Amino acid sequence: MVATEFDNRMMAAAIRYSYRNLGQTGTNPSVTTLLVRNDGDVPVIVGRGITAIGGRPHAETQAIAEAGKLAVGSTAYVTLEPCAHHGSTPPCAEALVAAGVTRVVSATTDPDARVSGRGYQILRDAGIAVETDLLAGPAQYAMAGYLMQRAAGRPHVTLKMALSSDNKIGRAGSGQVFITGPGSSAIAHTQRATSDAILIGVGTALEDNPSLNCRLPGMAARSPTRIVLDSHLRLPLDSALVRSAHEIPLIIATTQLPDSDTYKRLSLAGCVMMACEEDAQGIALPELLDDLAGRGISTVVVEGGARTASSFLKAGLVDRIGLFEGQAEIGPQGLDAPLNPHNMPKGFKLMSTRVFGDDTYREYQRFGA
Ligand code: AOF
Ligand code: ZN
Repeated sequence: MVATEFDNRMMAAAIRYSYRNLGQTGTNPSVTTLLVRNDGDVPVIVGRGITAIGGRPHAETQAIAEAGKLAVGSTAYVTLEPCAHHGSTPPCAEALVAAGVTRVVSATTDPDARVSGRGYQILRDAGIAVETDLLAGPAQYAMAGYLMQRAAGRPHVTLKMALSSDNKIGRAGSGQVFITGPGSSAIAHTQRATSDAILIGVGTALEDNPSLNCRLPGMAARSPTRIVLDSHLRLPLDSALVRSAHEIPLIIATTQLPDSDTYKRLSLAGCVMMACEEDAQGIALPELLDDLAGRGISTVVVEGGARTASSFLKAGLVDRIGLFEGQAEIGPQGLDAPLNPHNMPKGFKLMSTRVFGDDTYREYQRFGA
């Protein structure tokens, strides 16, 4: 049996549900399992599971536990191939077999070398019908961090930028300039809530004194790790970032040695000090991303400023670009944006355009190497 329109709807729901724990599952992807069975002619979701915060238990075992005996004869919709390995938990593929699931519909294959096709094989060997690659694109979009970490050993990087109608990103010496409205801000905070980390250069920290937390109502706990590129340790102890370092992790990426007073003071204030290599641009970004991957960070949103954005672009380390464009005009004294919709770096393709109030949001993805 091939995938049906109903399968599509269930998988789309499963992918949407997986966003709930995105950014909360460490190096594990946030995966959904929905178990659906017919009650007479009516399909009913009898079990739902999503990879738990911290990464375990996996989605499948939670959905099976919720369904109990109703799992027998059900179809499992999984956003990732069920695992085949004995890791921290037994293989989910075997759990689906034992639960009596008769059909599995999956969105994307798990690139983990311990799984990669073996999960499907366990299911097929047990006589379960398996459909693969349903809505693979949206599922891969949602777990881009996990997939990048598996493919390249580094976090997935999104560059986020807000442009005025005259393609400026702010005004030097004026602190934060509000370019976009509340709708865009809610979307930007949702991006923060679903990312592992948010990164800025120290210039932006000095200029704007941002907190970089998630300010959506009731979602403060979803604030991502904050990272500041600060070669010379210029970030003040009384900045909003350092003052909140005990509550929300703050990593300071620096080329300074640990014996300086500033280094010690920042460390005592709760900052996680990260020793970085230096290259011609400043902090060596490929090595920095390697180290961040080693700390379990698989998605990073770069929020500015122009210099930091340009160095990530120059290093070929931007995978996705999110451009908010507001109606406000900043004028000729404004700081030029390093890119705009008419002048995008090579290799980026426009994937979606959305409108939030007076603002337009465009998202681009990088193709090729
Ligand atoms: C699933 N369902 O919900 C998730 C899976 O360290 P472990 O044992 O938790 O294994 C981590 C791997 O499990 C991870 O690399 C990926 O292959 C898979 N994630 N698999 O069946 C889930 N999150
Ligand atoms: Zn599993």
